[in-house]
Amino acid sequence: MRIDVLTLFPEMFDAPLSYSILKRAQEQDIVKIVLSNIRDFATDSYRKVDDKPYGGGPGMVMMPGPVFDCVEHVQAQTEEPGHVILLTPQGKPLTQHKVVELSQRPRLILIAGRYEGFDERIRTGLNAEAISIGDYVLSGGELAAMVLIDAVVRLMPGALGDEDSPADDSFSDGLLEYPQYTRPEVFRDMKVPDILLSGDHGKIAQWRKEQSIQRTKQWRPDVYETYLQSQPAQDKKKI
Ligand code: 6GU
Repeated sequence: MRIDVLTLFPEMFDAPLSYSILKRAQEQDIVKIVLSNIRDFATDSYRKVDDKPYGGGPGMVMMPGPVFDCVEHVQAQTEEPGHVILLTPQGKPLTQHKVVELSQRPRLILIAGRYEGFDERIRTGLNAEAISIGDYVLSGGELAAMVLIDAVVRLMPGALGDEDSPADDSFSDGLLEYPQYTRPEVFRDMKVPDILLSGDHGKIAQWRKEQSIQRTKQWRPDVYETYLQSQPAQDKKKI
């Protein structure tokens, strides 16, 4: 996969892309991440990329010109057209379902904005999908783009070590993950549940499923409702 990131602050991406899974995935050519500075596509001598909103109001708005030129510049670099994503708090929420869908595309182009927002013609004219990472406001789309990249790249074949499987992730079966324990067996008077020491793999699997269901019900009633809807009628009575 190729991921282009269009931003006013390409240096913000250096550290997150230089460690662990994202670093390894790039070294192994599982993903190629290309950073472009939108300001390089400004056309005036001040390198201006934002302007006052028509109709008045606070803050500045990202101008369409430099963003269009930057997208067209990177689109021309490969035959494969990229799926354009606009990171904005007004976008559709990023879910694990959406992450799986994006991980199957050959090329993504992420636009991270600053200021109060984007000229609407950036979204409509570039046929961009607007995505948000949650119901809170960040000072720019860069951190959101990094979150999206991390979530997508770890699903690409070969990105995780053999023993780590995305199938065990929270949300992948519609439930939060069960509690995990490692050594020591007793830590500051807190004991590992006996069942995990029993060696009975059937019982352990059943206990983990129950724990997943319980904590989803308690901590994420919204996720639990969706899980229930997805279950066949005869299973719902057991829960
Ligand atoms: Cl994608 N951008 C910004 N600026 N804030 C956000 C966001 C994105 N997602 C949640 N908050």
